[in-house]
Amino acid sequence: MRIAFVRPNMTAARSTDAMQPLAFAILAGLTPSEYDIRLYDERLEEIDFDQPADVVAITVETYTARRAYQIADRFRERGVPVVMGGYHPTFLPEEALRHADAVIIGDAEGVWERILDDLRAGALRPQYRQRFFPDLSGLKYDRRLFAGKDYVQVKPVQYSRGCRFACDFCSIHAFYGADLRQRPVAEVAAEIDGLGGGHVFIVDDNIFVDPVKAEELFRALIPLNIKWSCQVTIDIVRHPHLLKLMQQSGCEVVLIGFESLNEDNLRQMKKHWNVRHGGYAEGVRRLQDHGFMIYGTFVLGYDHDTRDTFDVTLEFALRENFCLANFNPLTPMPGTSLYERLRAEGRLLHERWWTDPGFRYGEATYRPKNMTPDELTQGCYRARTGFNRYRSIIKRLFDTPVNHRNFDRLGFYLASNFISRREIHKKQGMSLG
Ligand code: B12
Ligand code: SF4
Repeated sequence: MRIAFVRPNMTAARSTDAMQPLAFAILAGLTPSEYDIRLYDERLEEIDFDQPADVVAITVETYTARRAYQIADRFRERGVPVVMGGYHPTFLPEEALRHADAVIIGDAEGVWERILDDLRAGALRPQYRQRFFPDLSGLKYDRRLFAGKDYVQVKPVQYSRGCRFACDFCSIHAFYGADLRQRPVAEVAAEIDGLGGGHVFIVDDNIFVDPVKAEELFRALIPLNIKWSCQVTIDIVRHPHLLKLMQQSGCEVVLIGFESLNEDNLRQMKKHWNVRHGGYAEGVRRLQDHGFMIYGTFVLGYDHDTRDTFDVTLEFALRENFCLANFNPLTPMPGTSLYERLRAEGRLLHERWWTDPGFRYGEATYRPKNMTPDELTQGCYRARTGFNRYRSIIKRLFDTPVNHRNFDRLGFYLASNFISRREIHKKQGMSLG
């Protein structure tokens, strides 16, 4: 049986920052060896729609849903069954089923194998629901399907799923609820050891969901002698011994969701705990004292933001010399409480912006309180381009030793800033699909 895995592209532009899509390494690991697997990552290559395939399996995020549906429709015209999984079909299975023969709701482990059996028996069902959160031990990541594809050198690895917080805009809380799971540390370490070098990105949405589990991981990474980066909540600064261990184990870059400098906004998004650790400036100082480069992310457009917020937030990111930063317009993702609130308040500009042909990447999707939607769109774009101006790249590079203290760092800083600069200009205003 021939399986075509498809990772849709978000816009028509090819990507220069594509990472290996881990979901397919997992699906390949769960697939018996007699199946013939082929991966099309549309961010990097054209899909061969005439390719003989017995099933097409597509991973779908909200931003790629429109394109995923177009791809699915083309394969189904030829009579090839399509299966969809990932965040978006989990939140909106009925919508996805208008373009797919089957959707999987939740994690794949234990369910993908059933789908393959049903396909063989000619008895594919429309919905496969993960009834419990599967144990993550013993997972096999088969990365052979990535061979020969032009992915960035950064290698994604997953240690845990879920987050202990419940920010109102976040798809992670919507997907996993309060569930938190880690893989056995020894398995993660063995996987990293087998990757053959390169910078490792631990993709967990928050690597610090449990101080004991975090410590176990950091200790296991020390002997591997790698360089790595992660996403972590700023409250980790309350644990100096963890910061020390992260440093010793080769952590170089931490992505921190600051989201907003306004405490009323943080309260509204249920992230007020973000400033309960001595404030942002103090948190940044402690992180940079441990040598971490900071990738700061912000979400703009909450109800207490005004037209001045963009400049104030940009100035903060420049002052703190972040290695990278993103200034995202607040975007109501399906399945989140933010989406439900804005819909109930009648503030959505499109009921389903992700499939609306009028929506463009980077645009506001709702009516903010203290500015127009267009001011939100333009304000975020101005902050993004301001942060990525050549003058700003040079300033942030030399104003803190953290960003340039050895040759490797200098290379990482320059490469990531130039990629970021290029991607911002390329994606802004592009239609999805
Ligand atoms: C690494 C990452 C990136 C990387 C790129 C990743 C890559 N492969 O190239 C970068 C930094 C470039 C990135 C960019 C963006 N990202 Co991103 N990213 C992630 C992150 C942190 C990890 C992805 C990962 O490897 N997960 C591990 C795999 C194993 O999990 P999984 O994909 O969920 O797969 C499991 C199941 O869902 C299921 N499954 C998934 N697909 C399929 C398909 C089939 C057929 C089946 C059966 C099962 C199945 O099986 C898997 C195993 O159980 C996730 C958060 C997360 N925890 O997943 C966000 C996340 C996916 N990103 C998100 C977003 C919004 C974006 C951006 C749009 C941000 C922006 N505004 O520009 C961009 C654009 C992405 C795009 N579509 O092109 C959101 C998506 C939310 C949503 N509702 O869709 C997430 C969930 C983050 C969040 N906190 O909300 N991202
Ligand atoms: S801390 Fe981050 S990952 Fe956790 S719920 Fe909030 S935004 Fe999502």
